[in-house]
Order: sequence, then structure tokens, then C-alpha cells
Amino acid sequence: MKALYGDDSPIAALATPKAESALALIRCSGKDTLSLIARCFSAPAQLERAPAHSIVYGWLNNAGEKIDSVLVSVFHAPRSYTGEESAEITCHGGVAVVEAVLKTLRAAGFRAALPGEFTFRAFMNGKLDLTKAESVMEIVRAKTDKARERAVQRLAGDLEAQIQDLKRCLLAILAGIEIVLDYPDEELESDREIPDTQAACAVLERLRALSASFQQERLYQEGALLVIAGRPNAGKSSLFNRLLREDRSIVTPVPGTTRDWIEAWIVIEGLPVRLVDTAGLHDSSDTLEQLGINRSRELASCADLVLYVIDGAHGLVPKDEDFIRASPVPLLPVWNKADTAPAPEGYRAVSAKTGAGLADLGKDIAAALLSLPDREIPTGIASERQKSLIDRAVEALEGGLALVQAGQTLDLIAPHFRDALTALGEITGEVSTAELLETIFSQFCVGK
Ligand SMILES: Nc1nc2c(ncn2[C@@H]2O[C@H](COP(=O)(O)OP(=O)(O)O)[C@@H](O)[C@H]2O)c(=O)[nH]1
Ligand SMILES: [Mg+2]
Repeated sequence: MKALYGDDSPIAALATPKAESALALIRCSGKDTLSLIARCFSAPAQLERAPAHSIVYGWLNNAGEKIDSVLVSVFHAPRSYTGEESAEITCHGGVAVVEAVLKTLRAAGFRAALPGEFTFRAFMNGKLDLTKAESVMEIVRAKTDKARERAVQRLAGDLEAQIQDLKRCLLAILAGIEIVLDYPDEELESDREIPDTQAACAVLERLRALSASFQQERLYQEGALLVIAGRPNAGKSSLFNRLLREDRSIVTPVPGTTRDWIEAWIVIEGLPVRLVDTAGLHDSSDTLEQLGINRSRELASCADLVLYVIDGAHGLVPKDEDFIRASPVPLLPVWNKADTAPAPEGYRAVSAKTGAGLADLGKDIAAALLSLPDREIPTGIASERQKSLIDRAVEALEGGLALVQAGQTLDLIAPHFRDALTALGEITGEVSTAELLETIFSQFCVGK
């Protein structure tokens, strides 16, 4: 892949799904794109003379045979997605039509684009930094509107701007150190201490906040695992159905009805949530039921949040208290059956039967998952890659500051600050390797 990535040879790929549809879009980019398409186009001269951002209508022909009537959108370098001369061919959306158009383009001199190759070229030509390139993939994959919104903020440059600002701060601190290193004998007029530890601590704080933001951004992207647990008959399945707004899980007055687990994807306050209804937690002599119970415990132990349903008709019993206390993951207690008796102070009261309290419960769940009640979180980091680089910068800065504290000399301290700076440069892509780029862009779809 590396050998092919990174040249400007003409490439073409279908950008829309390979399925019967009204229209399909085939993207072309690279050297001589327009004159290559002109070779198989009914109005070649018009296409080659077409102004930027115009559309030309005509027929695509292959060896004298009419393939399809198409529209060609024309982009001149550098005003295109990739920064190269490009075109988008809109043809009819049949699977066979698309195949025939691609075959025609191959005959004219285009090769099939690799996954993410268009965006890769856009990055190489300075159209976007790596945080923006990664957000393109996020937008395509966003499951909810909120997830899409957050990715769009990164595409608009919110994250890049934060990283650039952190780099400026670090660079200023480093410049202070380098001057002393370069001119050790000069009397420098500075009212600041060298290195500027106060500024470094401020950068460190912001980096730590960014590192923590990944947990939340990941929830928006991948969704949260929310497991409903509780004793038999507490109303777990009723609550599951309520949250799902359909009767999926079987509800009966007989304890031990749900023996396996049932799951469904729902959206809570813009967060994609994988909701799981489990078997009631109690000891059973029935082997099959006991297996279900064991699975319930396993699921509950790897959840992002456990929704622990208390049977309001019976109140809190020692078994409930034990489970709540022992939970290895965050747990939200819910007092169900509030229609039968009032809930005690401090509990979220709901009734799976009437639906009372369900909207507030949704807010509680989102707040518990994001661990930031009632507050919009700023744009954070969105990939494992970004997270590991932020953490590297945090470690480097911590290391540097520890040396300052220990009274070490500047020549020993400086490399730590430089390393932090390099890590941030890797996030935006100013510092990059072929391997890194390949890993990122190969995750894209073909045509992106
Ligand atoms: N009054 C009342 N009954 C409920 C409520 N939620 C569930 N139930 C009843 O409690 C029984 C057990 O419910 P189910 O959802 O199967 O509990 P699970 O065993 O925890 O899954 C059923 O008869 C439900 O109709 C509620 O909010 N109020
Ligand atoms: Mg049940």
C-alpha cells in the first residue's frame, strides 16, 4: 500500500453504496483527471475547458459503446477535496451501471483508489490536519445526531485549534529554556522563572482534561453498555421495555422469568446505548436459571453503568445493599413501582408501569455515563491514537516538572518539554511517519 499511497496518479472509486439507487457518485482525482475522462466523454473539448466548480453533461463511451449519460462536476487544483484536479461523475445508480463506468474509467487510465486515499491526498496537500481527517471517518460512522455534531466540531477544527494553542504555550516555555542553554553567560532580563513552571502546570492541566475527554467521546462514538440488574420481580424487564418503547422482554409476576439476557440499542439523551435486560440476581437450584444469573453478573461487571432496579413494593433488602456496595462499575439505583408506595428521599423514583419518572431517569443515566451532570463537554479527543499521544505528552511534562522540582539542570529538563511538543505535533500530523498514515487512512472506506 505504501508504494501506491502518496503519488498523484489518477484514481477513481465509487463514493456511494454499491446498491440499486437513483444516482451513484464516482470520484476521480489526480494528474490529468479531466483530459483522461475526456477520452471517454461525448463532449471532450467542453470538459477540458470547463471552469472550476462547473458541471458538464454528456455520455460516457467505452470503445464506441454508450455506457451511461452522466454529469461531471469539475474541480481544478487546488480548490478540490484532495487539492488535486478532480471530478465527480454522477451516473445512474445501478450496480451494473457503476461497474461499467468504473471499467470505462480504468480503460481511460484511472486505477482503483485505495481505502481513504482521497482523504490521504487531502492531508498530504494540506487541506486538513490529522484530527480533521479522523473526524471525516467519525462523521461517516456516527450513530446518533449528537455523535455527528461532535465529529463535525472536530472537522471544523475545534480540536486542532486546542492542540495548536497548547503547542504555542509549550513552545514559549521551551524557547525560554533554549535561550538560557544557548547563551549561558548572558544576564537575561526576565521576570519569569526559567522554566516557566506555572505555564507548564497550566498546560498539564489542559492535557489531562483532554485525556479524560476520550472516555466521553468514545461513548458518543461507540455507545455505552447499560445493564439492568436487580432482584427477581423488581421490574427489570418492564423497565427495559419502557426504555425501548416496545414489549420485547417478557414480563410476568412469576420470579425468574428472564433466564438469559436480552439486548437492544436505544438512544438516551443523544448517547447510543446498548441496553441489556438480565436474569434476576438470586440463588437458584435450576441449573439453566443459574447459568443466566452468572451471565448477568458477568455482564454487570463490564458495564459502563449498571441500572440497579429496586422493587419499591418490597423496599431495599440486604441483598440489594450487598450488590450495590460490591459493584465494580458505576451503579445507578432506581426505585421502581413508585406507583404502589412513595420512594424514600434520595432515590430516583420511577414506575415502569405508568412511565412516571422515565424522562428524568434518562437524564440521570446520561449524566452518570458522562460523569458531568448538566454540563456540555467541550470538544475532546476522539481516537485511541490521539489519546495515547496526549498521554505521552502528559508523561513527558510530568517528567520535566519532576526534574525542575528536583533542581536538575535545564539541559536535562529540556528534552522532556521537546518530547511533549513532538507528541502534540503527531496528533495534528505535522510530525508523522508513513506507517502511521497508513494505519489511519486504511481504516477509511474506499472512495473516502
Ligand atoms: N405496580 C407496578 N408493578 C410493576 C412495575 N414494574 C413492574 N411491575 C410488575 O412486577 C412484575 C415483575 O415485572 P418484571 O418486569 O417481569 O420484573 P423482572 O423480573 O425484574 O424482570 C410484573 O407483574 C410487572 O407487571 C411498576 O412500576 N409498578
Ligand atoms: Mg425479567
